[in-house]
Amino acid sequence: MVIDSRQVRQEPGDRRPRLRVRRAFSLGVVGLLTAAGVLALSGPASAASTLGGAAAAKGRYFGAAVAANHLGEAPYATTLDTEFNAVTPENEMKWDAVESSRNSFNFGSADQIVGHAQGKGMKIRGHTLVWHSQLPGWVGGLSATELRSAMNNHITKVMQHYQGKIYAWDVVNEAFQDGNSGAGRSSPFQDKLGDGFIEEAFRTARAADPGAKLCYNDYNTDGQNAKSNAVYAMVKDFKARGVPIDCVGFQSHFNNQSPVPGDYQQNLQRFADLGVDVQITELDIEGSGTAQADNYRRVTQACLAVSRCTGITVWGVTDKYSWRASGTPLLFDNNYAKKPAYTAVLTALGGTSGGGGGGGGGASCTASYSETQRWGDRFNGQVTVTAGSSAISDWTVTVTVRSAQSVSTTWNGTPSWDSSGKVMTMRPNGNGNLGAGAATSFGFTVMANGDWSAPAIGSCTAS
Ligand code: G2I
Repeated sequence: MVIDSRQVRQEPGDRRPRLRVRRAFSLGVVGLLTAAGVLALSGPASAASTLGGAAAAKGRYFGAAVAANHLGEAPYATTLDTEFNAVTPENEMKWDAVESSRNSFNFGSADQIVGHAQGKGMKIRGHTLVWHSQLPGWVGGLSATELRSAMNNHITKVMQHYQGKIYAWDVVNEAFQDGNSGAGRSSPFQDKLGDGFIEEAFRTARAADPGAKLCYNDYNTDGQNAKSNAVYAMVKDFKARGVPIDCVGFQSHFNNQSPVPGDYQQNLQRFADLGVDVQITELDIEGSGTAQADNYRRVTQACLAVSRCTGITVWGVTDKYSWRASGTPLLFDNNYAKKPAYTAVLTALGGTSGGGGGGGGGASCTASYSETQRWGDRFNGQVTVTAGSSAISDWTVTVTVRSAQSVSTTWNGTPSWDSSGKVMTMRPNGNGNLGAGAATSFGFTVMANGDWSAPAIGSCTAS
């Protein structure tokens, strides 16, 4: 549902706000609210009965890794569509899947997942662009110069294919060694291009799709240790030097040998304090019953306690298709029945199972803002509207720009304006149907006229 700004522009005759500078009006409170640049405002609270709905009510997503070849299995698709509001293709976007021979791209299976997710208003995490594994043999055979060009071409072509559709990309995956070295893991990229390949990959990624969040993703970085310290130092350095990075993914594959670390929440927080979002990207916890449920609860609570933890993805829908099925590490069993871990997560998210079918929750939605692109004189804003615990059929969000600013263009919504020309009320294009926890986005260009403040996003109302 996210439409590229270049595709849908208003006609020149459309109503546009005037450039007149008006007396500032009641921007104080809303201005403060937008100081952080991103905000989520909730409509009426109601207990959600699905993972995605409950997470949405907390301003977050709850996703699952998905395999294209299971989408035809009815209970798989139904469980995914009912419970989750984000997806990560489990293997379909990896290098060997999309570019098995040089500069010849095949997006068939990945497109299938993206199409499914878009049809349901789900967020999509792109996984992954540069990784030592699932890498076709030809990549390892290239000279340094050729490898650099092939890496940048891969990032650019894949990201441009999905431009405007991906919430966050795992740009570089698992680039650090386990253990105490803090060094880069051996790979064609590391061995031929040196540490700088990570920076180059992120810079190329930003240019390819400026609207996508760019993440570094890894495992065994879930608590503070030598490996997570090395990632931390890299992120700190990137932020200091202006290398584009927006988020860090913590895979969070846990079992008895690799339990949820005692300092899990603190570790998420220290990364968030560097000025990046954090996401739990591949969560699974081997075990069963209460012990497994307790661990899932802890992880969920940790994310909720860190304001920049924007969402949780479990690494599969059902134990049946888990990459480590024998460890039964997921929330739904082989028969798609909800496990105690499911209830623990839902409850930790503030949701309730049972009783909630039709009557309980009223229509509600949240709106969150992010700046997606900036030029010398203007910037693009995007507002994501997420339905609460019930499906909604209509929504409204107000966007208030500063007195010096004006909105020159909008897309993917139907705007109307107050007399000041500074308050835009956005409604859906066509019908406003969104399933529980599902999301859509609209966008607009703001002429800054010297004021680069984020607009104030009013509360989302739904019916
Ligand atoms: O290993 C767990 C995850 C660790 N972090 C990165 C993730 O991308 C990774 O996912 C797993 C997938 O869940 C597996 O499904 O990555 C594995 C490969 O490293 C995936 O396994 C592969 C098998 O090794 C292949 O034999 C198989 O053809 O899945 C392929 C597709 O089913």
